[in-house]
Amino acid sequence: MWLFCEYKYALLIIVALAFKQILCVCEESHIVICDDITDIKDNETAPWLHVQIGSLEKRAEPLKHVLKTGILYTLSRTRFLTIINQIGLISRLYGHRHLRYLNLYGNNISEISDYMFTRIYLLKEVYLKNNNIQHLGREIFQNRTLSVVDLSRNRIQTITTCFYKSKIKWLLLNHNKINFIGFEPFPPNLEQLELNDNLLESIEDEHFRNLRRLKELYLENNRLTTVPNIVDLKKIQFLHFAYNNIQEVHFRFDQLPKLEFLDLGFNSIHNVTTDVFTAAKSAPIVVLSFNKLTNMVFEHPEKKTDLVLYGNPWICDCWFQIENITSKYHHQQTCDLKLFDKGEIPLCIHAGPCSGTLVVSRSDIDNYLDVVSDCQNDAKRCNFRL
Ligand SMILES: *[C@@H]1O[C@H](CO)[C@@H](O)[C@H](O)[C@H]1NC(C)=O
Ligand SMILES: *[C@@H]1O[C@H](CO)[C@@H](O)[C@H](O)[C@H]1NC(C)=O
Ligand SMILES: *[C@@H]1O[C@H](CO)[C@@H](O)[C@H](O)[C@H]1NC(C)=O
Ligand SMILES: *[C@@H]1O[C@H](CO)[C@@H](O)[C@H](O)[C@H]1NC(C)=O
Ligand SMILES: CC(=O)N[C@H]1CO[C@H](CO)[C@@H](O)[C@@H]1O
Repeated sequence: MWLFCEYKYALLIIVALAFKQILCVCEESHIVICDDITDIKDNETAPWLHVQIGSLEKRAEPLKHVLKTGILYTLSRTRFLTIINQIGLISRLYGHRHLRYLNLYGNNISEISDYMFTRIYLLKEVYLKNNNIQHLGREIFQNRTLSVVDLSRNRIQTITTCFYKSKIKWLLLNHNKINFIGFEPFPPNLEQLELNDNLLESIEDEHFRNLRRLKELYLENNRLTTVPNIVDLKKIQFLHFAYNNIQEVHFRFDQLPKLEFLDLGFNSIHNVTTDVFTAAKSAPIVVLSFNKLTNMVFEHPEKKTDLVLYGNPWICDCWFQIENITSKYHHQQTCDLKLFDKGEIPLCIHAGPCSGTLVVSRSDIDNYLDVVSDCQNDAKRCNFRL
């Protein structure tokens, strides 16, 4: 075992001398690093506030240590505990009075049992990213203080009762295999919910109904075919639905009074009326890039919208009409205009006049999208991902 005290705030200490706060600053700034979880044995560890066990470089062989209450008792005053590449199992954890931050990144935990973290009373943040978790027990985070939980990059398939009675504000579930969500499974205090890179095909009305404080929702790269009914998310500001298989947009986003940003890029939307995006007061930025739009309906062109339209197989004649409207009523993002101006990208498909029922052949659209997809790197220069 080796350990050291890292004086990050050496300068601060000198400054703080004048104010007689030297001890406090020093304690807050040291970190103890141990090679292996078996190094944590005796009670000399009491003053350790910030402890890291293991590292990304070296994995315990086998990866089977158990995180037990005994270890937490030994680290009785620790507030920040990080354990990497060490444990395969967590046994029931009881009564730690100081721990606020627990990071178990990159271990081999496969199960979190019922009420697992409910007795670590002051716990604020739990990171379980990059484990092997398949099973989440009931009410595992039940506690009034916990606010951040990261369960990304595991093997979770269903979300039902695991978050009941928790008050989590920021929940990350990216890169799992989630394909089923139960009835109101997420805590009502949530402000940010991340479900990118999962296998969700649909979101029913009751799934998100209680999330009245949610400000940001990530559902990128799932298998959604429609925009879910999210009318209850009255505080929502940022919606991320890119990289799904959404074909039509019927949900009225103008029901969401705080919406600032809506990303529907990289879907299969082929027809949309801008009326669903217009809001009475401010206009959200709506990204519709890289869909299959050939035309777009402005039923009320005078109502505000702020659109990103680049990368769609517009029919040329329709596009000229759209351009007329977007420039007259300032509907288009300035960044989007720059992309259209580049000149290297096929702007539209020649398919006769824009009237009546428009038929562009599938192969023309696919062809267009092939050419345009090579330009995707350019699109990143205008970074709309907030
Ligand atoms: C633990 O602390 C107690 C008193 O606080 C002391 O008597 C005992 O020797 C310590 N044990 C070890 C292994 O350091
Ligand atoms: C992780 O645990 C699984 C069983 O849950 C086991 O099959 C696998 O070998 C373990 N991985 C490592 C690197 O120890
Ligand atoms: C597009 O949608 C509008 C209304 O949303 C509808 O009137 C129109 O017929 C649709 N066009 C096509 C080509 O599906
Ligand atoms: C665009 O608007 C101009 C005048 O504002 C008009 O002359 C022109 O015909 C319009 N083009 C299309 C395609 O509607
Ligand atoms: C189930 C459980 O143990 N919940 C605990 C959460 O934390 C509070 C203190 O903040 C405890 O009183 C609860 O018992």
